[in-house]
Amino acid sequence: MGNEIYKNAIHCFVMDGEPVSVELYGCGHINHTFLVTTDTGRRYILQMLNGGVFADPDGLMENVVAITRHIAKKCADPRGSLHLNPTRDGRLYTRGKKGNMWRLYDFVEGSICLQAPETMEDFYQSAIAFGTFQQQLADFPAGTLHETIPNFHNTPDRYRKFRAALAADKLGRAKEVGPEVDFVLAREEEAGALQRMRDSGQLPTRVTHNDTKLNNVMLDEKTRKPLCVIDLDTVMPGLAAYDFGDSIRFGAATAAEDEKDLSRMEMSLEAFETYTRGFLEACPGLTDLERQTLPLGAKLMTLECGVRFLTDYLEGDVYFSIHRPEHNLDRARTQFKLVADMESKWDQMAAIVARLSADN
Ligand code: ADP
Ligand code: GN1
Ligand code: MG
Repeated sequence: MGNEIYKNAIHCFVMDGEPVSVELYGCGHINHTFLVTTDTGRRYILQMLNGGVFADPDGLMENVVAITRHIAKKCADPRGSLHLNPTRDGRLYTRGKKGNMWRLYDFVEGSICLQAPETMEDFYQSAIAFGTFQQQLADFPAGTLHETIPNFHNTPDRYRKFRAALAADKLGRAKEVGPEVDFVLAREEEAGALQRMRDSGQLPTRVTHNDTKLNNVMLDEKTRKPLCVIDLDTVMPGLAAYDFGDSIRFGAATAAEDEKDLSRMEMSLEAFETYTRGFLEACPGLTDLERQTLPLGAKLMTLECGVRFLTDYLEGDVYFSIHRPEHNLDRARTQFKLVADMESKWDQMAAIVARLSADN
């Protein structure tokens, strides 16, 4: 991608000063993110939304505006909620020549964004951040939200897409991934467990973030306490177990999501316990069944993510950004290793949740 693609977009926005530098920024897999600095020293985050992923940018931006306003009312610190800057003609985003959608956020100053927790306390604080986020949205009218990616955490639907990609085998890659395919298919029945409980109404639908990676939360650089939750494109009705589970998948892993040496990849029980403690403290209103499903959330979000990476590998890497040829396959493998490790630690995970639930 040429780094010049932002050139037309950037002049559409009202900014404090003139831009003096624009750099590609962050480690997200979906959007193109740029850090913009102006001659007054102000910093902004300019983002090109991935049009292949988000089919309804108007609906998505309506969600973002409503959510950020709702949260801003509950925060004393103005950095507690993302702030969008309008275009010169008063719109929330602009459409580039190629149809791409661009938006401009204030840069959250005085913050840090981690790719892995540096201490257990960091991870605990991220649990407080995501738990508080869910709590702040408990009185948000969920029915007004647009479903920005239909069936996002519908794991059986992810399996259907995986099976279709496997059958099509567009690039002839299926022959390389036999063990991974077997791993996925052996868990198909269990993979639908959360969706079945959601469909039957046993679990309450809440407003959830749905992409609770550690690098979607900003901590205060001095206090290392939560400042704000970012990447709001997938905020939709969902289950508490999705948000809990996706955080464990990413932040309780002992290696990076794309680690090639699988022997380094495990789920840390210490990190699992730390996150559980923070999440239960920040979300005191979870039902007993919601609490009991937290380990399942961790396992199924990890399995689902692995299925998504493997599907994308089979389809020719059309969804997630990749930086090397087998990137998606490496990512899928780490997720399956994590799932296997969770299976070996299942009783301990359940015991931790039960013990901490009794304390809360
Ligand atoms: P993606 O959907 O591609 O993950 P994100 O919105 O998460 O996009 O942005 C990618 C990265 O850019 C984040 O992980 C974070 O490091 C940084 N970032 C995004 N928004 C802001 C912001 N408002 N202030 C500071 N950093 C930000
Ligand atoms: C994507 O956008 P980002 O990088 O925060 C993806 C998540 C995956 C994650 C895997 C909209 O998150 O669902 O869990 O990659 N986001 C979308 O790292 O698909
Ligand atoms: Mg992100």
